Amino acid sequence: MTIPTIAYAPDRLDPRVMVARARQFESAIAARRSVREFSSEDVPDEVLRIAIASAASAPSGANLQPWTFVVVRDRQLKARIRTAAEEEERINYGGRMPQEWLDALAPLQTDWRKEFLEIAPALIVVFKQEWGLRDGHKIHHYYVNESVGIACGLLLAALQLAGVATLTHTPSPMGFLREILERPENEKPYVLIPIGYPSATCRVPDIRRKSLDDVAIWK
Ligand code: IYR
Repeated sequence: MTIPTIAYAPDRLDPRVMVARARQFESAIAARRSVREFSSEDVPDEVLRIAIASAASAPSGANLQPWTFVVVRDRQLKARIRTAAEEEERINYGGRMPQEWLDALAPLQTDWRKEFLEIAPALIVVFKQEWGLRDGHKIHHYYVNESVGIACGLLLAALQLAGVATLTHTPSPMGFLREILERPENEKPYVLIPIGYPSATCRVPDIRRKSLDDVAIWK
């Protein structure tokens, strides 16, 4: 079965407009910082819905869209997620992470405490679907990590452009999220993204990005 094709001819932009738009996006996205000190102030559901729609427009292997986004606002669920994440992170910081990893994190002053999981007004838990179901049969999913990673990038960008702060949090292992959120066995937690606004006293490490010349090679 082939899919019918449709014409695709997006507007061509004037090169100056291209540069202006590219620059506008770059300055908005480069201003994003990972936030660990959130205000409990609510974020409109509509913003989250639209940002998730952006994420779900990502390209994916064979267009199988192997992702599920779970928005958690319920206080009790957030509390359970915090407790479970802190249990794992206490072990991680207590020696499950090798010393080299702990040394790499030390300048960023992260630790096992994850109160932001309760304070942030919402968490978006992104699940990757390792396989799918079609007509009751298991189907293979392709490039799942790549597809879900791209979707998450779009999600972070969409939220940033909408003025919403995020953190990419990966308590490890995070199988507890599948249990707490009652997701089916083909879904595996990919990343946990607290959503909100920085608290009034929020501070972030004064880090620098690599220069363009350090990351891009032109041939
Ligand atoms: N998952 C832990 C540890 C951690 C790991 C990396 I790599 C970071 O960039 C930051 C933290 C935590 O969230 O604290």
